[in-house]
Amino acid sequence: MARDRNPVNHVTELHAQEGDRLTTAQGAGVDDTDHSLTAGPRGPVLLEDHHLREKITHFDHERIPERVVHARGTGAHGVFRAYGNAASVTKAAFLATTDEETEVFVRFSTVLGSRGSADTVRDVRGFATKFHTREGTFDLVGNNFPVFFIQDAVKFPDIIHAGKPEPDREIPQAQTAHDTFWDFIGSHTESTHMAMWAMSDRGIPRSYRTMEGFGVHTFRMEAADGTTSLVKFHWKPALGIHSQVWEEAQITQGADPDFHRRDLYDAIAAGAFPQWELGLQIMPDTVDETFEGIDLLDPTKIVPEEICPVQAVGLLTLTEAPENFFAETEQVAFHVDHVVPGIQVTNDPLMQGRLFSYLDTQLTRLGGPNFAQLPVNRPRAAVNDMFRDGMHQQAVHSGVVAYKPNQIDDDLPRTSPDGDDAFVTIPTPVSGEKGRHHPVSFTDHFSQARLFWLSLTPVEQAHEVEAFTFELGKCLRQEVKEGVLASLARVDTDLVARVAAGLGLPVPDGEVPDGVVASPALSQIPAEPGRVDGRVVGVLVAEGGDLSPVADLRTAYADEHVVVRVISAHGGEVSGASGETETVERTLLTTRSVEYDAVVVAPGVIGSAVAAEPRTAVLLLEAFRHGKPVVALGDGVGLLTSVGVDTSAPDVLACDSVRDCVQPLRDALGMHRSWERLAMLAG
Ligand code: HDD
Repeated sequence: MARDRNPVNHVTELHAQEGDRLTTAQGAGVDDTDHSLTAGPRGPVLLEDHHLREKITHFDHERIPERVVHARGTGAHGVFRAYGNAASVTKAAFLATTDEETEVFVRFSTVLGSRGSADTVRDVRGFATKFHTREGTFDLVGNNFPVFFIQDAVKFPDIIHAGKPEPDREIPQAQTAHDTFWDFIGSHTESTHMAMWAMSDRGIPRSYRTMEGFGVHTFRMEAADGTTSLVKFHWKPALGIHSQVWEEAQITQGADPDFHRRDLYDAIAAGAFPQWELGLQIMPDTVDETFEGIDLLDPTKIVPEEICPVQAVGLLTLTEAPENFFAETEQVAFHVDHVVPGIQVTNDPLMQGRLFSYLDTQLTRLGGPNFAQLPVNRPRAAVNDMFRDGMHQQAVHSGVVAYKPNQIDDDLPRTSPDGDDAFVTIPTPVSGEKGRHHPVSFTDHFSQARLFWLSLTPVEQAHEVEAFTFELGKCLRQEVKEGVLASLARVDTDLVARVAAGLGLPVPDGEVPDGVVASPALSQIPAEPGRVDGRVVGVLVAEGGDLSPVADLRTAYADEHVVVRVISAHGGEVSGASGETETVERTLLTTRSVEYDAVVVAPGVIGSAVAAEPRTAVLLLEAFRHGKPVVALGDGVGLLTSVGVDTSAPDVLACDSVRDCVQPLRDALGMHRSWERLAMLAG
């Protein structure tokens, strides 16, 4: 007879903080946690003090190894709801049906820096999503770029060793601006396309909320009727794609190293829940696995949206910050091979290597094979895996049978050979000679790098040139710079000439690919103003000045959850001319322009202590230089002029009242930056 089974007791809750008294780990009450047990008031500490030894021992073992890559990150809980239109390509219920909401956990990260490194470094960003579906866990372990540096996973340790701090002195931290990284890029022409993305504004996002995400590899999807398609995943942010400018990113590293983390939590707290649409590029599943001449197994290639549009299939909304960073964000474990029926992997050699690496790395990082039992990782689908024991086993398995086939338990648990509710590998044919191959279709390393360059607007191209010049300018070895210039010469003659000029090096010759067509979808400058939810507007106010703009702006942008922050010369309260008061949230000492998407000068600041403080000029000039809307209300325009802000420049708004500036400011914020001003400043 089969017994009532609860083989993996995933529902047992571990109550970490029960009751209101302090106890030992064994639950005995503690009389005093501030003084060790000693022989006499000034005598030696006694070995007998169990509480002291247990407290320190546990503390000594609090850290786990940080992730070997993507160590610095932050996460949030949320929900995913499909639109239902993906049913034509996949039978995965969480994508195919509209009637269920799937719980998700998303972790964003940088790649190279250590756990304590700054958020706003120039780097790729991880965008990993765990979908707790009722058919099992699906992990979409992607990045904010749609391509990767290498085509074969065997080279992953090489690129990471080259990018991480150089091993002799362990510098520089969390950045690619050093010899070993660019030595790798110069000697691997396949990396050129990804390097173009990394040196673009995409490498320095304004917020995790304003990044796109990509599954990078091509996946194979299977519909309920058995038809298959080749598919690429995209995340499209509701707020559009918005980046910092380089000087701003550098200042932020010092002013607020937790900038992206704070931004995510603050937006959620303000009710501006971050959202992304999940999109699919759906391509026919052909024998050669190519589309319009693009090898879909090559992870250094995109499929331009103009030739295969992204179809929106669902909405992700992040609604809740984790309650405990370690338990959730640090212990979450993603794996590319966590797929559900309806979604399968392909022969992309980079993807195949990843299938090995993720489980392997968790064994070290999370200390054994039972990490799926940690609350953040626990599947919401019923688990009956017949795995037993191991380090950190939480489940109390019952019964005697942990093998198949068996007679004692009626041969339970059952397998599903017909695939009704099981993951069954699609029988794709494989042939060819065993060997270490270099596929011919993987050898074009420059046409898509050129495509990317040609798709940028002039101001974005100027940022790209500046980034290459900065990074190579930090390299010490001449041959490293020359190696990269040789690759850039095969991307675009203007690009290489401008970078070489900045480095003071000769321009190498190179053959540029012919007939490359731009993909306008790759530019991140919006055609028209987008949503401004959760944007941060700083308002400079002075003692005895007009404070009414603070409340007026809050009211005007309440529906968009725009955060209006009061900045003044001192902390505490500030009193206005009519006796009204506001709480000062930032002083000129504690703030920096990088905290704001726009800065407003209230009437009455000119001639005040705020105007006399030199940091006011720094704040306003930085906001101006970084292309942010700068607003002067009433006599505030005089302050702008006195600190040297060009009040005739684009998106410097002088208004008599808040009412006059609400819409122009919303429009300017919705464009992310004053692109016209940035172009003007770039000359
Ligand atoms: Fe990876 C972590 C994304 C290639 C090996 N990877 C990791 C994370 C993301 C990615 C977002 C962090 C997950 C988290 O937040 O916990 N990785 C990618 C993408 C790749 C990629 C988009 C290429 C398309 N990765 C890649 C290769 C290998 C790895 C080729 C190894 C062969 N990645 C790992 C890892 C990590 C990891 C060592 C470190 C921590 C972890 O897995 O859980 O296994």
